[in-house]
Amino acid sequence: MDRNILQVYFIMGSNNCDGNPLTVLEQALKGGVTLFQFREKGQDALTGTAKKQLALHMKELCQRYQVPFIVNDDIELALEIGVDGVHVGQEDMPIQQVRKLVPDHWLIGVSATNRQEAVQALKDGADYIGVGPIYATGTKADAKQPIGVDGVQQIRQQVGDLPIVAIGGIKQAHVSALIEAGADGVSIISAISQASHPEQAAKEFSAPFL
Ligand code: TZP
Ligand code: MG
Repeated sequence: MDRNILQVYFIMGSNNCDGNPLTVLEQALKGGVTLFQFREKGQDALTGTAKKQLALHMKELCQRYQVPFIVNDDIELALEIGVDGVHVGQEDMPIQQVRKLVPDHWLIGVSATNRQEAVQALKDGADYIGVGPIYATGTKADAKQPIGVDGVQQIRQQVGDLPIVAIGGIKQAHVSALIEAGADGVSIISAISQASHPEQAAKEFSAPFL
């Protein structure tokens, strides 16, 4: 894969913002996010047809801005609507099983919270790993203990050149240190989705990569 698409990896579901999620997503796309993940889970998350409709609208928006569209966890939905990839956590469908179900060209991302999970994801053929949480986060209720910038550096040493994106509590000011520690990019939910100006927030995340 082109590791540059991980640089500013925006993740969002309808419950991560106050206003219209499509408006927030479009602003983020205008601000230059490089990859988007539809993650519709947690309290008040949409299900069924409403979830599918939102996913379809978000996919259309991403296509308009030529940004790849990834679905979190819901392989069935991903196959139904056709996407660019899927992201699975440690408690979701194992990657070998996902690989059998989805088209060859789809990206498969896996979450890793420690070195062991990262090395396993590498062996299992993940295209990239999402590593974290780096810092404390209020966005994911069951998030593990933060691993910090050092955690990224340690995982980088174990996985060769496997693309890594850092996640969890990341603000604009953290980006340079995370790149220096070996991350290819940063995954962000609230620092963009809850920003008063998501477009500006996304631009600020892009700046260190320009
Ligand atoms: N996985 C680990 S931390 C996290 C996920 C999905 C939440 C990241 O959200 P935020 O708001 O950027 O801390
Ligand atoms: Mg999951």
